[in-house]
Formats: sequence, structure tokens, C-alpha cells
Amino acid sequence: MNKNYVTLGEFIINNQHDFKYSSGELSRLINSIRLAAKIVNHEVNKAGLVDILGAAGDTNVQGEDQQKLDVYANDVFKSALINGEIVCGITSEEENDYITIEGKYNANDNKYVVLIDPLDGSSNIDVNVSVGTIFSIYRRITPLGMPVKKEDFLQKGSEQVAAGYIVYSTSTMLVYTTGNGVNGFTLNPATGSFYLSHPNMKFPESGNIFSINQGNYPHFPKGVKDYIKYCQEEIEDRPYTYRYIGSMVSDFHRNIIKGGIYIYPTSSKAPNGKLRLLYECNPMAFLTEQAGGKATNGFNRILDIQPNELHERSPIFCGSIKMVEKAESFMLKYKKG
Ligand code: P6P
Repeated sequence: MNKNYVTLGEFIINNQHDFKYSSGELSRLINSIRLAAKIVNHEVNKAGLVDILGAAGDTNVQGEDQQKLDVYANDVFKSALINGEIVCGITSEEENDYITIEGKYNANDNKYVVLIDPLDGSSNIDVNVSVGTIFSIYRRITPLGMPVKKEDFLQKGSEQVAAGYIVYSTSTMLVYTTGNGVNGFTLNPATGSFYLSHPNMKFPESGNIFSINQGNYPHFPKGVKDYIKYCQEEIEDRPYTYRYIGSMVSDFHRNIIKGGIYIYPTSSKAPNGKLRLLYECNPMAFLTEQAGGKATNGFNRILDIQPNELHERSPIFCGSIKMVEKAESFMLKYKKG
């Protein structure tokens, strides 16, 4: 059968053996996410047409203005995961604390927790630029039958059992890993099915695209400034191309296909960086490594970081391994202690 006609559902069934836990559970987890992605996609695609644009008049735990689609996407993914009867708890960028699932079936007997950024890059919504959803899945570490606890969510990224993103762009794609490589599925709006369009996605070992918000240049660490200057020199294969969409999922997706590096470093304005470790850096780092790339905080592997808080932030350098290593070499020059 032509690989392009393998649906996401068929792919999951064909690859059940890859998921080292109970077979049916992965299907139900990914199916819940797939359903939510289609519903959110429908709203994102018509955001300009209905009064769903603009801020919801509230701010999230990050203190960021919540766009109406942020709130909508959060509700859709929460409902799909809860009604899928497969998770025992959820952490979301849009929720102050983690969510336990009370009074719904015997949720405490479920084995999985999901952490999610329901709509990453949402500031792009009103200007019709691509946005995304990022998800991260762990097995709980507290006893079955009991309510989920914070430590179930504060696991190192290396403990993830699955992770992925949806990018809502010129086409809508779902890209995920269960630890056996990365596969990309494109939504056919005519049929409502996701089809395997990008099997076994791999970061090119090197590339010539760098993604970083250069508007923050004055506030960057010296090593980052030096790396940016390195990218801009007219030597060898440089200057590199500069691309920054303002949505990590979109920059990441371009980089995994073409080769490149995405950096959100610390700065004097953001001493721990901006991106959240649990539901942005960890899932994207898992995908990066599964696609043959590298993901660090400029010095250490993202997936080895022990989280202490649900919404803690981390700097991130991720993408083509040779580009990340070059950026790290500049960071190391100025490492204190
Ligand atoms: P800045 C979106 O808010 C996000 O979390 C990433 O998707 C994106 O790359 C970054 O922040 C943009 O942040 O500070 O450059 O506007």
C-alpha cells in the first residue's frame, strides 16, 4: 500500500508492538489527541471569521494575556483526554495547577498523565500566522487507585513515553514519537483523516537556518551573541539564513525538515529563559533526540533536568546536532564556575 495512504489509526495499530506498554492504551491516548486536534484545527482555520479573536480578557499563570483560542484549545484537549478515559491527570500551560479527574469513571486507575501547551505561539493568532499544540505523556509513578500527585508530573523528560505536536499551518500536521523514531501525519480536510506523509523524520546533521528572537540581542549572554555573530559571518557555508516565526512548533517543524537550530536562551529579561520545561522543552527535546538531533539548555541535556515546579522555565538550544554543538562551544567559553 502506498505509504501516503496509511492513516494515523492504521499506523498506530501496525506499530502497537513499538509501544512497550499495554497496546490498546497508546491508541486511545493518541486518538484523544487526534480528535482534539481536528476540533481545534477547525476553529483555528476560521478564527478570522468569528468573534473568537482577541484576548479572552484573562491572563494565565504565566501572566500572559489569554487569547480566546488559548482557552478554547485548552478546554477541547482537556475534554478529549478526560472523555477518552485514559488519563489520571493533566497539566496545562493554561491551568495554574495540575488537574485530577474526580467523579469520572475510575480515573485514578489510569496509568498516564498528559502535559500540554494547548496553543503555542498564540500571539500569532490575530495575524494569521501558524500556531501549534505540544503534548508530553508519562506513566504515573504514584500507586494506581490513588489520586494523581504533583510528582507524577515532575518526572525528568527522559521518562516520557510519548510526545508530539500539532502544527496548524498551510496544512495541519500531527508529529509524534513513542521512542521509536518520529513520524508526521498530514490532515486531509476532505476526509478528516491524518495520513502518514513524513515517515521517520530526521534532523539533518547540520543546517544553515538559525531561529532566535534577535530583538533580545542586547540582553543575551555573551556566548549567544558570539554564536549569532558566527552565523552571520561570510565564511565557509555562512552566513546562515535567519528565520523566526514566533511559534516554536513552526520553527521546529521547518528545522526538522530543512536542518537548523532553534534557541530560546536566558537573558537579562528572562533569567531562566521563556519556554516551559514540562510541556514545551521536554516534549520538543524528546522529539529532537528521536529525530537524531540534540537538545540542551546550552550546557546540559534537557531530558536530564529534574523539574521542581509545574511551570518552571528552561533555556533551550535544539535542532541539528552539529549546529547545537557549535552553539554550545560558544556558551562553554563563558561558563562560570
Ligand atoms: P518571543 C510562544 O509564546 C513561545 O512560547 C514560542 O512558541 C515562541 O518561539 C516564543 O515563545 C516567542 O517568544 O519572546 O520571541 O516573542
